Amino acid sequence: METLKKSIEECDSVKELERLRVEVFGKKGYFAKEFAKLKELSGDEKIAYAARLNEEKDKFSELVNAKKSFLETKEYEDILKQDAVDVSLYSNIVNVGALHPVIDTMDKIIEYFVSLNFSVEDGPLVEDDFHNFEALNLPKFHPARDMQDTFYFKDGALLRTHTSPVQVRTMLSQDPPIRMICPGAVFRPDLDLTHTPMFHQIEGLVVDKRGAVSFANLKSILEEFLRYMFGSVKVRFRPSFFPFTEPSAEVDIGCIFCHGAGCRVCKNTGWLEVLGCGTVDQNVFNAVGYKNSSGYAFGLGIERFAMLLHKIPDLRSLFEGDLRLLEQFK
Ligand code: 2NM
Repeated sequence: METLKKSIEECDSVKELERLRVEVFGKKGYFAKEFAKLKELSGDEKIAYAARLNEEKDKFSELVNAKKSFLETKEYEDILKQDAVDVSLYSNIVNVGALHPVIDTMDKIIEYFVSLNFSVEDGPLVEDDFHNFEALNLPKFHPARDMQDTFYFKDGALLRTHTSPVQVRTMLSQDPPIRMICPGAVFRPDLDLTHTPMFHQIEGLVVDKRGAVSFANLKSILEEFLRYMFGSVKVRFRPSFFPFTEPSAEVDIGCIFCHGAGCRVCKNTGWLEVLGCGTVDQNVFNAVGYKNSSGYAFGLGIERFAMLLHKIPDLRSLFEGDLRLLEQFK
C-alpha cells in the first residue's frame, strides 16, 4: 500500500495516473490478486482480510481521485498559461495607412503651385449649365459639347465634367489679378482601360490686365512644372483646340518609359500627352464681366499623372480599393 501511495504521488499527468489506476484495479491488477487470496482463507481471518482490503481499496480510490482532480486543474492551467497574451508586450507590427496615390499626386501638384503663390479653390460637384458650359464658350448646340458626355439630373443640373466651373465662380466673385488652381473630382460617363466615370483634375488659371499675361508665361510655367514632376524631360507644345482657350495647345513630355525608343505606353510615338492649355478666350472673360483682361489656363488629369509617376498600367486599379496595390504606397 505504501508503494502504491508513492506511485500516485509520482504521477505527473492524468494519462499516467489512469494507467496506474488500471494496473491496480484491473483484472490482473493488485486488488484482483489480493482478493484472489481470500479463497485460501476462512472464518474470521477471511472476514478481517476482506475488510482490510476493502478499506485499502476505498483509500486508494480516494487518493487517485484527489490526484486526478489536482492534475486536471494543473493541465488546464498550463494550457491557459501557454495561450496567454501579454498585452503589455511591445510589438513592431504597426499597421499604418497611406495616402491614396491619386491624393498623393494631387498634393504634390498643389504644393508646386502654392509655392508659386497660386490660391487653391474649390466648388460644387453638382453644377448648372451656365458654370459648366455656357460661361466657358460652350453655348447650347455648340458641337464642342459633344466632345464629352455628361451626367444630367432630371431638373437639368449636372455633374461637373471638368473643374473649370470653379474658375468661372472664382472670376465671378473676384477681380483680377487671379492666380488659382482648382483640384477635384469630375464626372464623365466613360468606362474602359483609360477612363473611369469619376476622376480627378487640376486646372489652373492666371488672369491680369490685358498684355500682362502671355502664352510665353504659360509655356515657361508648365515646362518648369513638368520637370518638377517628372525630372529633366523633353517638353513640347502641339496646337490643339479647346472652346475656352484661343490659341490652345496640348503638352507632351518625352516618354519616361522608353526615352524615345518606342514602347506600348507612348504607342511608339516617344511622347506622352499630359496637359491641355491655352490663353483664355475673350468670350469667357465676357461671360464673367472681365474687361481689358488677359489670361492663361491649363488642365490635367491627376490619375494619368499618378499612373505615369508610379508605373500603374491599368487606371481602374486606382479605384478598386485592393490593399495589395495600396500597401505599395506606404
Ligand atoms: C484645360 C485646357 C485648357 C481651362 C480654361 C479655363 C477657364 F475657366 F479659364 F476658362 N479653365 N480651365 C482649360 C484650358 C482647361 O484642360 C485640359
